[in-house]
Amino acid sequence: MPADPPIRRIAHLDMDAFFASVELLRYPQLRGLPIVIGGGRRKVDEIIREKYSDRPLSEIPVEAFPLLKDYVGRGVITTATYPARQFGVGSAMGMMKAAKLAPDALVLPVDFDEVRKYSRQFKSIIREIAPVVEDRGVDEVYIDFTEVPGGQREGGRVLARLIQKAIQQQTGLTCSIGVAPNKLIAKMASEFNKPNGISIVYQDDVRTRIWPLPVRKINGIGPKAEVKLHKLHLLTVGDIAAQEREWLVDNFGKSYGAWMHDAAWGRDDRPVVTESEPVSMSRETTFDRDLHAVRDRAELGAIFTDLCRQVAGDLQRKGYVGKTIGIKLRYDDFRIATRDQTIDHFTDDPKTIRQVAGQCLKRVQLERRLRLLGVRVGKLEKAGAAVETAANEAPAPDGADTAEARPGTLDLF
Ligand code: TTP
Ligand code: MG
Ligand code: MG
Repeated sequence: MPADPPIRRIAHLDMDAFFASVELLRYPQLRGLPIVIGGGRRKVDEIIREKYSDRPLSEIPVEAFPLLKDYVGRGVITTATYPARQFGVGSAMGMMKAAKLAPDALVLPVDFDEVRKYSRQFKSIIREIAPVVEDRGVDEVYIDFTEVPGGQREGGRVLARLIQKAIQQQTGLTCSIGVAPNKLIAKMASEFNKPNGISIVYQDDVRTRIWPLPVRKINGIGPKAEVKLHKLHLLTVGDIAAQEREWLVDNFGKSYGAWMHDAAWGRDDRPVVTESEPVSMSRETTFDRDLHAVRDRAELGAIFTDLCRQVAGDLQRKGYVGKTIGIKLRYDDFRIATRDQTIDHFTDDPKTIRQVAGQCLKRVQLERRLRLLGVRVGKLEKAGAAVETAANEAPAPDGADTAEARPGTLDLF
């Protein structure tokens, strides 16, 4: 008798209060306090750091950090720590409104470099344990547990615990994991025991654990669909499940109506899709001491050439060519500048990359000392498949500052 095929077990993992938790690694003295992340600029952070430059970041007194009530400016909150959420503040809320709810919460700006670093790190820790991982943005992934050793034990709890522990030990960050028969349910389940929780849902639990949830909890039912569902007096997932499929199709259209019916019954057979094609490849380095473009010209030049060689090597090894070449600098005051230029052909040649990157370097200010230098090649194609499309493709505007574009992540990335 052949053994039964393993039951499908799909996990959704989402980091807890991600941007805020990343800041807490740097400022552990703020643990347990209400903190909101927002305000965009790093100014606040820089002022504090300058004032207390005589000591490690972890010894800056709590009193030195700015309070939400003293915050001037508009802007919205990106995220809040769990203690701050008790006051009712959270993502996307205006800073002013939040200041009324939690005046004594601390405000810290986002450090995107740091966030990206930890994002890469937690994902690579997961991939070492369970290889089938789908990137769903800066702080979340789907993982196929089905064939992974331990992935079936206790419905996936054993493997989930292992992953949670590995991430915590290697980064100091916590996450929450939901394991279920499919992505749709796993995504909902990962929220059940936040923060630092694990939640196991089986197909038979849909009735008890999914049906009572408000319709918006289904990933794919947005604000517009919610309004329409409410008008039809459907408030919970169970309310949708109780409708005839045809009725949903009549009201929401053939494909959306049918999808909604399946979703409400917890049916979803989308696969976990591993790595999409890379959009860019880059190398960067932070110097041992800050360097000046003129006074340290030789040293800087050598590092620059080396970075170009490394990126070219990465491209060649992985079989990609690209046509947008860019640089990134970080000045000694932590400001960042990026420039890029799109050329008329695809390349993986270190000399070409060096030459174009050199042109980009001419377009930035070089009076201040530099902390970091990076080189990046974007608009990638597989080396064999890069057909010349220059003629019918509008080039990127010269001098345009670029943000890294990665599909499936927040706009900020
Ligand atoms: P989320 O995973 O939605 O939130 P979170 O990780 O902060 O908190 P939770 O424990 O509930 O998962 O988003 C991940 C990060 O993305 C978040 O830390 C900040 C950023 N983000 C924004 O920049 N804008 C937003 O509107 C949201 C929702 C998140
Ligand atoms: Mg999160
Ligand atoms: Mg998330």
